Amino acid sequence: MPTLITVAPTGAETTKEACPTLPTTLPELVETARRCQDAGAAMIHLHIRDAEHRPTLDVGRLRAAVAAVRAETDLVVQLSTGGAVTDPFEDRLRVLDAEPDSCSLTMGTVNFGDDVFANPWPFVTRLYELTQEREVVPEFELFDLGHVAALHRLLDTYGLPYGGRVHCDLVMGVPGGMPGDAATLVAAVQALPEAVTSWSATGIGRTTLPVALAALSCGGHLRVGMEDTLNFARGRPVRHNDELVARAARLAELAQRPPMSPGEARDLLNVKP
Ligand code: KMH
Ligand code: ZN
Repeated sequence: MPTLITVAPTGAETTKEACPTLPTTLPELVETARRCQDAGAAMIHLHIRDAEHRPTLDVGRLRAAVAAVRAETDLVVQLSTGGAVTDPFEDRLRVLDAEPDSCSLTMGTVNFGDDVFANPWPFVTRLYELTQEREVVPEFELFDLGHVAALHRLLDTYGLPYGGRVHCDLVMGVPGGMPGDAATLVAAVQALPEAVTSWSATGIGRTTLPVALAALSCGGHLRVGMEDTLNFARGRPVRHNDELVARAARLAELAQRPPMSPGEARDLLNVKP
């Protein structure tokens, strides 16, 4: 099985001031998308920024970002519905108006450093119904084992996603969520619903490499990017997202599970043609 590499280049937490190499403008995002595709990525998980580099869920800007990435690459375009911890639920639901191929869908509330990333059950179910109505493939974000239990409940109650595939991403190493280590990854994978057809894992900060290596050996896919880690190694900042993608691609090659193409990713996730 080839490896789906997703790049999450920006996130909502790091400021441009703190990290000038973070892609925040549309030209920077498109350049990043192109280089990351060349390095082995097949999907992009997008957060966007406003003219002052602040996180925004403005639908016009989201639409423009989706169109620009589609015009310049073949990447599967996934928009974040998580946004920033301060974003209202209504704005997060409106992300689907930008008509992405895929969207993130976090399966429960989690402490997020000093903040709370709120995902109450009525919001989760409303967003899920909206993905089904709008024919957008969700990626279920699992920050904790309780989120795996919530995924069982969601699929049992509301049925399969649009496209019939169930893809999730284990987000590990967030202060407040599950730790980023091999034992926890195995426990989470063993607890996944049978309906899950593919899963990836991402390790935040210094858990990036242990989580990627564990995921590859357990048959999982990879998500990497500056949303999740700003250091390539101790004391060595990431210069460009494509370095993280290229390293993930090398690991995947070593595991004899080379990176899949965007076309193969479309087939895997069964996104809308
Ligand atoms: N920025 C975090 C609060 C997602 O993209 O769906 C949420 C997040 C998850 O990044
Ligand atoms: Zn995100």
